[in-house]
Amino acid sequence: MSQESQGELDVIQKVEVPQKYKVILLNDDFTPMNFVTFILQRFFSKTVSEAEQIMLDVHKKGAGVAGIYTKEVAEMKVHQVNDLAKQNEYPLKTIMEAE
Ligand code: TYC
Repeated sequence: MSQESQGELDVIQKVEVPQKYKVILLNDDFTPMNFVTFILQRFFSKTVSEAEQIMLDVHKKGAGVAGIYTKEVAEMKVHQVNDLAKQNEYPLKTIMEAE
């Protein structure tokens, strides 16, 4: 005899996969290249060569993905990067975008 026919409620378990967000670096004409590679190493755990590659890609194409995170982590990274750029008086900006 099934559990249903015994009058029990069926429980449908839904596994919610959290939405991920891309943290995107935007190019500008003034932020020094070494500051951008530092940011990629410091906040996005990139190696020196990965950081240089991403920085050059952003420099050439205008934008690029620094990392992919849950909403709260992505928000924190955007804040940290934009704050540090501001403190250093560089126009560097990061934005986030749902994956
Ligand atoms: N375009 C900048 C320069 O020539 C370097 C740069 C790269 C700036 C990536 C921002 O997200 C950026 N100094």
